Amino acid sequence: MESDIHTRIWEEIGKAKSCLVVSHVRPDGDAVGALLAMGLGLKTLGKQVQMVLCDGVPGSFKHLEGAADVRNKAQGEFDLVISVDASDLRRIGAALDGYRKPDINIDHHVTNDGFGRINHIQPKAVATSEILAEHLGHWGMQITPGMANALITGILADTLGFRTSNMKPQTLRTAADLMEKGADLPEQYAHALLRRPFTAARYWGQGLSSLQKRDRLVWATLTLADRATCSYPGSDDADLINVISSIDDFDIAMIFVEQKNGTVKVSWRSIPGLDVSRVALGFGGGGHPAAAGADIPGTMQDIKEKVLETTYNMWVSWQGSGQS
Ligand SMILES: [Mn+2]
Repeated sequence: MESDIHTRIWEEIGKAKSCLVVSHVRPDGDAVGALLAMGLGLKTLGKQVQMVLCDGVPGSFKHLEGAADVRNKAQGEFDLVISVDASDLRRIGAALDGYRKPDINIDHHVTNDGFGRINHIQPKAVATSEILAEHLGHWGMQITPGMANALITGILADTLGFRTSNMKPQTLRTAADLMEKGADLPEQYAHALLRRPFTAARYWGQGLSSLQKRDRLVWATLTLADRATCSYPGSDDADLINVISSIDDFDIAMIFVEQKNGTVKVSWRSIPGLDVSRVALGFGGGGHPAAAGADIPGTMQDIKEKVLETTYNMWVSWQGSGQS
């Protein structure tokens, strides 16, 4: 079964002359890393490649090889459409407007609904970039230094620098392998996880001043007004969720980010054993057991109330099930 899927992917890539590679809205390091590695890899095979992220490449990843070639919209016709790191079609956003569903769907989200014609989903992988690092060779692509930098970026981003509870020895071996293929680990670590724009640090300040708790749940909010106050250009949380989830003595951390389109972007982080992807799925989102998210239509106050209640009830029932 495993080798069968590799053969199918290898055959599809072999047949195609032109390829469209897409990933999800508000791309993170894994989305960008996997997209670039796949795109650059296909180019080494002489394919015509278009890489599309409807929200573009975030500033912290613009230095990666191929980042300047990423477009906001696809144009033209393609023999093969490949999606990386997106758990469902909606997550791809406008990048596929006017195009068919992906032929190949490569992802590691446990909530991936198998929207591709060929679906290669590995929920145990720490990142889609890890899947690609292990398998691009099986699909006929040699990893260049540019691809290695992209892939190590994806692994670092999704493991927060090898710190998440799903880390396995094999991930470190894969990272070591990528270093041998030319990845600059300290450099990519700094870009993906450490460096922040001044506006992001001020934005964190706004969020941190809203910090609240109930039992072992902690959360913060970021409003459109907060964003305007510190001129933060993004529509995300500037990774503030990672700061909040490092606070001692909490089981679940949440952040609520008000969006211009009348939705609230909610992110959850939880300790091992507590599956917040189920709550996210209930609100139309998805993700991983320990890190999930959802874009929910409604006002900040409404969404906050509903999400806090549902999450709190899940936490209470988890407590009751004796898993703590
Ligand atoms: Mn990922």
